[in-house]
Amino acid sequence: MSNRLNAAPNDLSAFWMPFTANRQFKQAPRMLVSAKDMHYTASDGRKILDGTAGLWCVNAGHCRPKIVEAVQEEVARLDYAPAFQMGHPVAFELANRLVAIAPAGMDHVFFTNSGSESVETALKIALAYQRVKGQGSRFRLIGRERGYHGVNFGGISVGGIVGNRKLFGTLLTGVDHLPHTHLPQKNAFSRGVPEHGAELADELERIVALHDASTVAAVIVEPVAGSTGVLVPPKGYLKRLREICDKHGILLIFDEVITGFGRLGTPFAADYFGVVPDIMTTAKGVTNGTIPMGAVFVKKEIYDAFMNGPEHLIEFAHGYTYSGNPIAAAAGLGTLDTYKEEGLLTRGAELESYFEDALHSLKDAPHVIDIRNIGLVGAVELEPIAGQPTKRAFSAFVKAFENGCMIRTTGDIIALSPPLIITKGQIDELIDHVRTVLEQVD
Ligand code: PXG
Repeated sequence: MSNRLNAAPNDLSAFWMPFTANRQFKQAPRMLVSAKDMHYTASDGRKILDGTAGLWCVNAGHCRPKIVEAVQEEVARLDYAPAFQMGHPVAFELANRLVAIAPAGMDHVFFTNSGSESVETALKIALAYQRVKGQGSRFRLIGRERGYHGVNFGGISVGGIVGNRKLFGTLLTGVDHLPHTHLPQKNAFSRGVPEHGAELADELERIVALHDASTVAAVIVEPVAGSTGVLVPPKGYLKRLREICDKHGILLIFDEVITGFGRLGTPFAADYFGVVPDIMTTAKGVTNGTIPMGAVFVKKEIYDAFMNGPEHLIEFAHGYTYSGNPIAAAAGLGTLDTYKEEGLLTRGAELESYFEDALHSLKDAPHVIDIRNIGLVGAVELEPIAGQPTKRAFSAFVKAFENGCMIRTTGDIIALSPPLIITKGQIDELIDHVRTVLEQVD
C-alpha cells in the first residue's frame, strides 16, 4: 500500500481538476503528499506552512490523533449503514453534540456531505417550511451579490459570483439579490468590523416592497463573505437584516460553511454578531475536512412544523445516501473532542488582535490596496495588473508555494485562514511569507 501512496503519478491527464487552471497545474504540479499540524509536505519533501487550513476546513490542524483514531475505529466497525429508515448511534450522538454548541434555539441537524449540499438542503427546507405552514405563495429566495453558496444550482442561483453563474443557463427562477457590502471608498483598511454600510441591509426592504413580502420565503447570506475575498459585514448590518426578516415573516439563513467552528473566535458567526438565523448551513470544519460532511441546523419551530400528518409517512422528502455516514460522523466526534480539549472554538478570539496587527503591517507592502480581517480570517487585496485581472494574485500564490507557504487567492485578493492551532510565531512567519511574495511579484 505504501508504494501506491508514495508513487509519483506521472500521468496527470485523466483527472479534470476542480476550480483549477488544469493546463498550468499539469505543467508545474503542486503536489501535497502528507500533512501534520500546521504543515503540509510537498512531493519534493519541502514543508509548506498551511495559511489556509486546507480550503478553510482543517480548523484543528492536520492529522490530529483523536480524529485519525475515530475514523480508523469506525471504518473497521461499521463501514456504512443505510441513511433512510435506518439509523446508527454515532450520527445521533454527533447531532446531539452539534446542537449543544450551536446558538440557542438551533435544536435539530440535517446531515449532508458538503457545503453545496447543505445550501441546497437549507433552501429546500425554507421553501417546504413555508408550504407546510400554509404559506406556499412564499417561493422567492434572496441572496446577495458576491455571495458564494457552493456550486449546485440552488447555490449558484442565490450566489452572486458572476463567473460561477454565467455559463449555466437560467438557474432557479424567483431569485433576487441584495447588494454586496464592499465599500472600499469608506471602509478601506478597516480593522475588524467596518464602520460604514449598515444601511445596505435596508435594500431588503426595497426588494420586499418590489415583490411583496407574501412572495418571499428566505434570505441567505454568508455572515462574512469568504470566497469572494473576505467581506466583513458593516457594523449593525446583520442585526438589521434579522429585523427586516422578522418584520416580514421571512426566514434568515446564515451560510456558515466557512465561519462555523471557531473561524471568527466564537463557535459560529451567529455568536460573534449576536444574531441568530433560522437556518444555518455548515460543512468543512464539522469534520476538520477529513471526511466529507455537512450539517444544516434548524430552529425547533421549523423541525416541528414538519412533524405533522400520519406518523408512518416521511415528513421531508430529502436526503442523501451518505447523510450521517458512520465514518464521517465518527470524524465529527473526534473533531469536536479535539476542538473542546484544545479550546479551539474560541482560540481565534485570543489571537484576533495579534493576527490583525500582523496582517495590517502589510499596509506598506507593494501592490496592497486594502486589508480586511475578522477572527482568524484575513484578506490582502492587490491592485490588479492593468488588463490582466487575477494574474498578480495567482503569481503570488504560486511563488508562496515555492517559498514554502500555502495561501489562497480569489480574484486579486489573498485570503488567509490558518488552522486555529497556529502560534504567534507562525502568524509572523505567515505574514513574512506574504510580504516576501509581494516584493517578488510584478
Ligand atoms: N457555502 C460557503 C459559504 C462556502 O464558503 C460552500 C458553501 C460550498 O461548500 P463545498 O463543500 O460544497 O465546497 C462554500 C465553500 C475558497 C474556497 O478558497 C471556498 C469554498 C470552497 C473551496 C474554496 O474561496 N467554500
